[in-house]
Amino acid sequence: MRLGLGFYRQQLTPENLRFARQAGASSIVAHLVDYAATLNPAMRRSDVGMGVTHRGGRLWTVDELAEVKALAEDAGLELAAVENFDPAHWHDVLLDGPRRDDQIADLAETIRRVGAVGIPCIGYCFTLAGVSALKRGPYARGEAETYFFDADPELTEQPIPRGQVWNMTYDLEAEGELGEVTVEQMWDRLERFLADLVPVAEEAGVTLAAHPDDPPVRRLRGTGRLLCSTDDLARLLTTVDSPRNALELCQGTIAEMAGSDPYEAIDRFSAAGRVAYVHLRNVRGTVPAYTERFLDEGDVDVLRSLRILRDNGFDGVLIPDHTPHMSCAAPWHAGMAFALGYMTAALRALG
Ligand SMILES: [Mn+2]
Repeated sequence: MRLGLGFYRQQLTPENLRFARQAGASSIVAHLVDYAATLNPAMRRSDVGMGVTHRGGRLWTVDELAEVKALAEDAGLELAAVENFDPAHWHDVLLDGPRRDDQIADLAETIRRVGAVGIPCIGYCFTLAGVSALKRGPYARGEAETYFFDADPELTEQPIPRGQVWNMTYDLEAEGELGEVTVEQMWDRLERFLADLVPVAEEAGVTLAAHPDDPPVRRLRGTGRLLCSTDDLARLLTTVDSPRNALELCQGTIAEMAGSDPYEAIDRFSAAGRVAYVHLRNVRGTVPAYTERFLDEGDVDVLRSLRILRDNGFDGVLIPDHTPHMSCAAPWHAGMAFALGYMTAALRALG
């Protein structure tokens, strides 16, 4: 098993990559979606979600992908995966909109380019509401700022504006609301997505890695959610039975699922060889109320889950997921350094 660190696009700087090496990582996962970096503060609006994407009509180029890979390699790091398709590139795949077939062709081209550059994996979340309805407060150890979920109807019932998927805006001009989308409609869309793209991924040598819905609630902001239980994850894997159809196994999200057994889930999916890479995070509680915690203070015994991965021969990358911020001049970096230090020691302890 190898340690990695996930970076948002605006964090991909030589200094941050050196930080990753210093903290014990040998790999990185790069988000190529701009998120809040693209959001002009002067026009910050509550209804744009995490940010605005301006990548409509411009796929990631081979040069751009190669540049990110070279940046990582110059710092002595492997680029293990890119995470998340840009909402501008696949909104109508998620919405079953008029440009669905064109955007499937664009995703196929993106997968081929990622493969051509030698990046082995793309992580994605097949969701309309994305990560939303979370709140932030001082609820991890020592009053560390962290995300929590309490199923507040003001957030969970907030309609999704048109022009937005995955909690990001791709069309600022769109008016009105998305309305209701059922779980069955979403499964149909996901099944067609996998049927169309897993063969492309196989040919390109790229693994498609699905992240569970976070928070794992069946309906959020009027839209059905697919991957809210370990059975849902198993269903995704059997939909197209290929090693290129795999999981971005988020231990945190699995622990948030009511009634889930995270150890059984990690065992089942890693024994089947269907874990592309792992998001390591701890939580206390499950839906409808949980808080994200430091790796050593949540409900999951992280050493036990790592032992299961090791015993099943998992040799992929582990990255810390989001982590509580620590009180200092660099709250994100300190949280990540703590997580990577903990993971380094845990892997050493496993022997
Ligand atoms: Mn995650």
